[in-house]
Order: sequence, then structure tokens, then C-alpha cells
Amino acid sequence: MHLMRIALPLVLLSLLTSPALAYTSLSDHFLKLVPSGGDDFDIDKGKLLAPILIPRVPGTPGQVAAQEHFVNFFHKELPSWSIEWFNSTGKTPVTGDREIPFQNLLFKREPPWVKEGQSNLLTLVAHYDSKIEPKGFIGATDSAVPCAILMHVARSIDRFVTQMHDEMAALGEGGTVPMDMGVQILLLDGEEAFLQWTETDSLYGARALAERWETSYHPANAFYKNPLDQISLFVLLDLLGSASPNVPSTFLPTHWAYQAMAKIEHRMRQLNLLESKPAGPFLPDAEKKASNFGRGMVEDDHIPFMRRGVPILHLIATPFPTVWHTMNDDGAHLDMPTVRDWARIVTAFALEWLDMMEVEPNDEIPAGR
Ligand code: 1BN
Ligand code: ZN
Repeated sequence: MHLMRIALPLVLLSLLTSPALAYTSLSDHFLKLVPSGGDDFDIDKGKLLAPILIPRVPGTPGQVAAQEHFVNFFHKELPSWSIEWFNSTGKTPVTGDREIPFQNLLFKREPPWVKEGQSNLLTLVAHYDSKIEPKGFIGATDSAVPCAILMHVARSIDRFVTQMHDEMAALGEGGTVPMDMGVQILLLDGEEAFLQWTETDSLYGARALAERWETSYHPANAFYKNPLDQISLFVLLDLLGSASPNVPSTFLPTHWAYQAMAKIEHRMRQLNLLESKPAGPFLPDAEKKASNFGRGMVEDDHIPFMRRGVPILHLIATPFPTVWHTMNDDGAHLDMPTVRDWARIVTAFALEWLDMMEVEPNDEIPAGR
């Protein structure tokens, strides 16, 4: 009795004053404010996508042009994001003794007060290289569109991240690992095989980075032992941009995250916020039973990370787009409503993951972005 009299007010007080640690869905109002990217995905003039609808083979000028596009964008438009390069070189079965550069790019935003190894990081990933064959191959869905979508996500969440950090700082919150969430955009190089997909001819950038991160130890007293350990979820986008995509749920340990994204898609469709008219949902597997998760999966950039225990959400259209690895995987064959819908869904997912209902705006964001 005595205990209750003391404990109950304490519990109530802590509920009122402590930050929400529960996973809170975005409100309908917030979903309506999620921008689509609009004309920025235009294939001829759009600022996000058009500049990377070019061949981007490692060791060629197209690779450098793509890198400049990403770095300039973050440098100019998102100055609060750190920029890091992870460079390696390697030989391939078709380039002989020449060392080919594989250069991953990482754009990261974490709370300003955070110490090394103390933030958990939503990690959004796509590869930016393109296949060497057929000559002139562009890889619009593979993976120029996923890269452009991730740029859009970064700029769309930026103002909310700022506000969240400002409010946390003002309230003296933060400093605990679950609260100190950040986000990083990882653009990987050298995903494609040069000759034929094997363990050594593929995933050049991802293999080098996962290996490096495994032994990049944080200070001994840090909560996370290395940068791999800091990844709360590794969301890999690939082969997106064709109409009526079917993206299955592959991994039981992250199925709850898949369900969260599927729910966002469903709610956005019901609220008439999506433009595409697909045959079915992009994410149809929300009800998949635990016993139906098998070992089948597509090899992709997540493999070196998954082997080291990182939780993976693999967003890849299956079956692959009919244009896959053909000259038709170009801007003209994209379905732009689908591209913009993915931009909305992934943005909303990131906002929800980062608990942005804490800073839900009451304003209207100008439509069309
Ligand atoms: C995805 C896009 N992949 C290549 N381009 C990975 C892949 C690996 C696809 C093996 C099919 C087979
Ligand atoms: Zn490919």
C-alpha cells in the first residue's frame, strides 16, 4: 500500500517527462506531408536522377561524375551530414593487372553531442556502380533510382532531424544509446560482376567495407564495439523503378520492420497519397508466416554485412524488372509514379523509424516536392 502510494506517482511522472521509447506510427497528417520528390526525379532535367543516368563503371569518368553528384549535393544542400570515403582497389577478371578503384561513399547524420560508438544508425544503402556490359548500360533501376531515392530521403528528413536534436538538447535528453539515433546513407561501389557473378567477381565495395568495419574498433568503453554493431537496420534498395514491383520479405529477424513499411504503404494508398496503380501492393508479404521463411535469397550488397550479423531489410523487386541487365534499363523505361511512390514510402519509413512524431509539424509543406 505504502509502496503503491509512492511508486504510482513516480511511474506517472516518468511517463510524462521521459521521451517516448515506444515505436510510434506517423499520423495521417504527417503521412500527408511526406514529399514525393516531384520533378527532381525527371529523367532529363531532374536534379536528383538525371545526372546519374549515365554509365558508372568503376575506373571510368562516369564513376567520378556520379561521385561528384552525390558529394556536391550533400556538401551544398545538407551541410550537417558528414561525408566519408571508403576507398579500396582490386583486380577484376576483365581488367587484367590494372588496380580498379572501388570507392564507397557514406553520408551520416547523428546527434551532435554523441561520442564515438554511442549512436545507433538506420543505414540506407544502394549501389551506384553500373555494369561494364552491355557497353553503354545505364542501370536506371540498377541502381540509379535507388541512389536518387536515398538522396531524397536524406533531404526530406533533414529538417526533422535538426528539430529533434534541438529539442532533445533543450530538454537535456539524449546521451543514452537507444535515444541517440542517427541515420547514414551508404552508396556502395563495385556491386556488379565484371565477367560473371562469383564470390570474388562481385560486391567489391561491400566486401571491402564490411571487412574494414569489423576491425575498426571503437573505444573500449563505447556501447557498440565497431561500426557494424551500430547498424540498427541495414535497408538495401535494389532494382526499383519499374511498374508493379513485388518486394518479398526475406528475413524473419527483420520481418517486423518489413511489416512497418508495408503498413505505411497500405496507409498511404488508403489515404490516396500514392500515384501508381500497381496490380498489387509493392510489399505484399506482411502476413507471411514465420514457418515460410526459408534460406532462399538474392545475393547482393547485404551479404558481407549479413555474414557479420547485421540485420538486413532487402528491398529488391522479385521477379526482377524485365529490363534487368539489358540496354532497356534506362530512364525511358522507368515508371515515374512508382519511383515517386517509393520515395514517399521510404521517406515515411525513415521518419517513423527515427520517432519523428515527437516533432510532428502542424504546418503544411508546399505540395509537389
Ligand atoms: C542485383 C542487381 N544484382 C545485380 N544487379 C545481384 C544479383 C546477383 C542478381 C546474382 C542476380 C544474380
Ligand atoms: Zn545489376
